[in-house]
Amino acid sequence: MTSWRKSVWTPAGLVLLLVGMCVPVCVEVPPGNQAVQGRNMTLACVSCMKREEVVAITTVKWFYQPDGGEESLIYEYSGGQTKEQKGTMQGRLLWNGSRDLQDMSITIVNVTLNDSGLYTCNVTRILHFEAHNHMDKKEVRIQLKVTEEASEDFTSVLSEIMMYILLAFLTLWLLVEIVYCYRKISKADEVTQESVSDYLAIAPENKESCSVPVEE
Ligand SMILES: *[C@@H]1O[C@H](CO)[C@@H](O)[C@H](O)[C@H]1NC(C)=O
Ligand SMILES: *[C@@H]1O[C@H](CO)[C@@H](O)[C@H](O)[C@H]1NC(C)=O
Ligand SMILES: *[C@@H]1O[C@H](CO)[C@@H](O)[C@H](O)[C@H]1NC(C)=O
Ligand SMILES: *[C@@H]1O[C@H](CO)[C@@H](O)[C@H](O)[C@H]1NC(C)=O
Ligand SMILES: CC(=O)N[C@H]1CO[C@H](CO)[C@@H](O)[C@@H]1O
Repeated sequence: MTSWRKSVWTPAGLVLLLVGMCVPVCVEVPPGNQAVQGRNMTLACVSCMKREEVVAITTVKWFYQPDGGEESLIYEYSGGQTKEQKGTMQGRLLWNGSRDLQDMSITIVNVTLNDSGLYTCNVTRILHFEAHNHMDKKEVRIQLKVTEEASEDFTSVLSEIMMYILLAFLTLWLLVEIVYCYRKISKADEVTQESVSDYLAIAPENKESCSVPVEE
């Protein structure tokens, strides 16, 4: 019972945690890796800066490797300039990063089935401290899967979450009901015992008068 209840409560706790994460701070969430053909897909690449007061120079390189193909540079951000590279992606990539360069995402416009593959976001950050420079590197890999239609994945995940929430509530309700019933039963037991002892406490002559009159 306890282990079963634990397995029900853990996803519920996870949901609460996810809801709690919806605060406007820099959070390095795992990027989405499912795209639908004909839509726009944002490839998320977030690298939170630890010290905002430090001057930083950020260089971002996005690479793309088609399934079974060669890796190539598709997009670059350096020195405040964005540079789209030649290739199949040309004209379909938009910078979707933030001004403070904690978010260095790009968006693929009008995704095609051919856009599946491995995307790599390579961030190099040089932090200027008073006495020295510090180089910070980060790599985010996204194995993108493009589908023809919006998959059921999101809704199924959502319904799974709803199921867990429902289960949690049902468990709670069941517990409340059990406690309530238990109390009611024990109270009823008390009442029965009381009436039994009341009955026994009645004097013998009264008891006789209660009995079915004997026919003469
Ligand atoms: C994709 O982005 C382009 C450029 O911002 C925009 O014109 C287009 O409407 C977007 N398409 C969808 C499906 O959101
Ligand atoms: C998206 O791409 C398809 C095929 O490449 C093309 O037929 C369609 O016109 C494009 N849509 C937009 C909004 O660019
Ligand atoms: C996808 O790639 C195949 C083979 O490389 C090509 O024949 C086809 O036209 C491409 N489709 C799109 C929508 O770019
Ligand atoms: C990204 O940078 C790291 C460290 O500099 C390097 O090892 C890696 O090969 C780079 N990735 C790509 C795809 O170039
Ligand atoms: C700067 C920029 O283009 N931001 C956009 C990034 O993409 C989201 C949606 O994925 C838009 O809401 C932002 O405006």
